[in-house]
Amino acid sequence: SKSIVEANFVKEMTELASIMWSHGWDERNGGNISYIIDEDELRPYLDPDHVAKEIPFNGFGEVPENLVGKVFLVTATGSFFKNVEKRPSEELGIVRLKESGDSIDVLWGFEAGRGPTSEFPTHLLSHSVRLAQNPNHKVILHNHATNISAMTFVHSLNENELTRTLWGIISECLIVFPDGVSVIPWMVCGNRNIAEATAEKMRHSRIVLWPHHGILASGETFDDAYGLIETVEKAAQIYMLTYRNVRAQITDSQLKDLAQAFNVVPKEGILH
Ligand code: 2HA
Ligand code: ZN
Repeated sequence: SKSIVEANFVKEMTELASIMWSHGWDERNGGNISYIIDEDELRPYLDPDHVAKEIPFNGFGEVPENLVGKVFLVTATGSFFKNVEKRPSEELGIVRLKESGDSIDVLWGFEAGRGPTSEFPTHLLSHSVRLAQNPNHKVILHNHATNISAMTFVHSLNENELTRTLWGIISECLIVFPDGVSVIPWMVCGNRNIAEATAEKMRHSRIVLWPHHGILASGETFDDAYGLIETVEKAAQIYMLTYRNVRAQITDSQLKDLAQAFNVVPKEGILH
């Protein structure tokens, strides 16, 4: 079989970690990525039934039913994104979920002995929600994008107001995320409460903002999830450059024209 580091999904995750680090969005061990691997995608590289090791896992007890048996590529806990490209087999791992969230089967990677990211249980609840809505869903991505995080200190945290501001900055925003940006309150990260609050938001939007921390996005591909964050972050950067003396924004009626031209349905309750 071919080397797993040659697999597209490994190459793409590795490249994405480097790109996000180079943007300054993943300082130290900030950020995490997980990807659902189809068995057909995996088989040319690995025997999906060969378990390299079983490790303890704090998966909040039971694993969501639609994820049992699923295989994931996921960044390691404590992984510095600047290092993923240098040592993918330490900073990444491939795991298969069992019914119980107490242990997890490692099929490849995690060679330094670390398991999946501390946010993996949070990723899993969001994967479960997105997958139930879209069988092609595959990626959850979290990072500490700078300007959208900055914006949470100077802008209202009302998600409709925040979405409206972003839509009003770049024409692409409404087209790329007509479902808007959801916002949860500030919460302690890495536990079940934030996981459930995030997943609940993922029912209605593919982007969830964690105020004073970072952002999560979901997608069918790495580019899809990354593109959401990149677009939000660009608009947030323009916001941070201009909000002290802003004199213009895209109007409600212009946004309605845009939605019609690009055949997207804006989230309810934002445009009047
Ligand atoms: O993985 O970003 O939210 C480190 C983090 C926790
Ligand atoms: Zn984080």
